[in-house]
Amino acid sequence: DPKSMGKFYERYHPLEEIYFWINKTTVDHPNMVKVFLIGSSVEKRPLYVLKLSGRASSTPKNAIWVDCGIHAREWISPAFCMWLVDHCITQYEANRDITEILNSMDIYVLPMMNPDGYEYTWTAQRMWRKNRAKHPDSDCVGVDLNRNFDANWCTSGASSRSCDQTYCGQFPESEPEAQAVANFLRSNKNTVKAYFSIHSYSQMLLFPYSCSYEQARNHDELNEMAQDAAKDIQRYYGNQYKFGPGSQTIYLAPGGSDDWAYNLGIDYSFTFELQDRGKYGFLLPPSHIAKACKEGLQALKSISLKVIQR
Ligand code: ING
Ligand code: ZN
Repeated sequence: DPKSMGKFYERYHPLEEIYFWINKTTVDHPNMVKVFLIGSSVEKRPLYVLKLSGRASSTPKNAIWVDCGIHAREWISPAFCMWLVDHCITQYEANRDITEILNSMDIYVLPMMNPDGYEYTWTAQRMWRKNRAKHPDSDCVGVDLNRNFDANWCTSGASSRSCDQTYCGQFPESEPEAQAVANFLRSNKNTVKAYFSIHSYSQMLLFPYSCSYEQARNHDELNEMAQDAAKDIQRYYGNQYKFGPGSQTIYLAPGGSDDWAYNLGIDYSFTFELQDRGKYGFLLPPSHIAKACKEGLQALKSISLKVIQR
């Protein structure tokens, strides 16, 4: 009913409801939303990308990529992608920022990159992080999808042991979830101008590099974008977000998707760590979803509006 639907985006949803929502959103908004199947998970669940577009244009548009749910226990992340899609649909031609963004760029949204892990957090183990890949030589399960990309793969900051939380996998893109994202971005690298990967928690706006202490070629530009976005969050919502290169701001972490996308040539590549700073951690209560999503949305808009101007 409409009353409970009103709070739909302020609740966490089991996987089946998210798949249902992807379908319903696509069917209900055929003029703004298209759906693409980009691959499937280890357990053969589909990986869907929603393409959001403003008014039709003949020329191929540039685009922004946003992925959510790479880590299973970070429930605020898929909630953010759903919030973002709803915001685009309901606020296009009403909100100035989103109208401007969608008039010059399409937005690709992967709401659930790790469906097997997410399902597992609902049914078996709430704090699961990795995917659900089985390993022939071990009883341990799962690869860390954010260590499985080809960016200084499996060097210091990742683990080659399959039982560890940051297990990098057998080789770069060994996991179908990582490979699906990498293939999509390779195929669309001439139009995708900005990459965003949504995680939690710790309230940070990170950019390359996480896989080394090397400085990004446009470090100053990325730093300024992240700083301005953090200032906007502070101004509107009062919350502090740290910003900087991943390796210096959080920890050395090779094999991450944002570094890989950056090395592919996507010059504006970010990882957001949404709320909170540790009080609830991954168990962020539903009552905090709205504010966490608004903060992430503010940062995404702030950065995207600058990317459009380049
Ligand atoms: N943090 C990220 C992680 O995968 C990160 C940090 C960002 C790593 C960018 C690599 C690249 O560890 C969380 N919370 O998952
Ligand atoms: Zn994460």
